[in-house]
Amino acid sequence: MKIEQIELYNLSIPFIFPFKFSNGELLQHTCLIVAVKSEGEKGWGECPTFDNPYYTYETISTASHILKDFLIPKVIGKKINRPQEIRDLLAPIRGHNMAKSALDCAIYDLFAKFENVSLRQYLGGVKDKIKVGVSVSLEGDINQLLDKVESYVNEGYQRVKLKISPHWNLQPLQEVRKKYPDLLLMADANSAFTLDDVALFQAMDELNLTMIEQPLAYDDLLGHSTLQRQINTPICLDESINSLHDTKLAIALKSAEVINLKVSRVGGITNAIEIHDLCEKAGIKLWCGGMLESGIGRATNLHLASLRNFVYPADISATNRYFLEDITQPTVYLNSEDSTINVPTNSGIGVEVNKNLLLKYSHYRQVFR
Ligand code: OSB
Ligand code: MG
Repeated sequence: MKIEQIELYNLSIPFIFPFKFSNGELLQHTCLIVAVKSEGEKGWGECPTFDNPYYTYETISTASHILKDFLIPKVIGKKINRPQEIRDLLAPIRGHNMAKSALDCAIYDLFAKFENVSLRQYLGGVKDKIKVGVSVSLEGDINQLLDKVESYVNEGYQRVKLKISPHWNLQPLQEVRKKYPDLLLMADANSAFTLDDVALFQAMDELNLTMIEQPLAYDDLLGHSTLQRQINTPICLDESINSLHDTKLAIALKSAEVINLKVSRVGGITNAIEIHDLCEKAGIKLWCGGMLESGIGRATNLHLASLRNFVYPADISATNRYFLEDITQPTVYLNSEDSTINVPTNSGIGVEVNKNLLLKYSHYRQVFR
């Protein structure tokens, strides 16, 4: 197929409530959306980065620049036979995984559409619904937190992840655990702690947490290895895993027992599958992370999460947990009886992009031919 045209959109969609984590506060979902056109079909991909470089070094501005000036020119007009070729075409550009991922995911969507199968079928995913949980942002107040967790549990979410920070850590976890002795409960520090905090993580060993996500600095695989040897709760890496190479290092160093795999963070589906397969061989369990994506990125995540070695509940929640209105249809619902979300069954990512809503939330659109 030939990559005939690429559309690039810059969006922000308001969140229902502010999402606070140790890297800052988000009031709206900012992202870039890419649409790749070939033979009358369109494939969609999302770059879910933020306005600031606090979670990853990429921002909306850097990702727009890299897409416009380097990535899109590398692929526009090119003929490709397999979606894996995109990763190789983009390889001369170092880093910028989130920008690359948008193009890569759009190409995979297109190939699945050409074969008239869902992306899950195209990738060989084995699940038709995905166990999911909710990621609860930092709260100022324990009662507010307990009310929030109660509303999610009442909606049917069976796994809860609490964001933690140097100002909000052991006590909130203890209170939620006291109220819900059997809930799948975990913590995500977004790199906010150091090895001086070992005692705090040892105290968390009492709380039967499923895992602790990214307690230490984003680039500190050695520190995570040191910490894992001193605590029983499995460590999960998020920010530290940006490539197959990082994954090999984490395995060799025993820095984690679990990895939160985000397709955007590792630069697309080809890389995500390589990491998935390596982790399966090495006995590292995965789950699918989220970046509060729009319906486009969330649909991609649902298909990816259907692969065999995604074993813990995903950070994918229903549309109404994020937005009043999303840019795709149908709306994503939670199956409240088993805390799952169905993987779309239509071809490709299996959701329709509502053109009016896409334009309503776009500040900017550019077409490349
Ligand atoms: O650390 O997993 C994270 C959201 C934005 C940036 C980083 C993270 C998160 C989440 C939310 O935890 C997951 C979601 O519901 O999409
Ligand atoms: Mg995380």
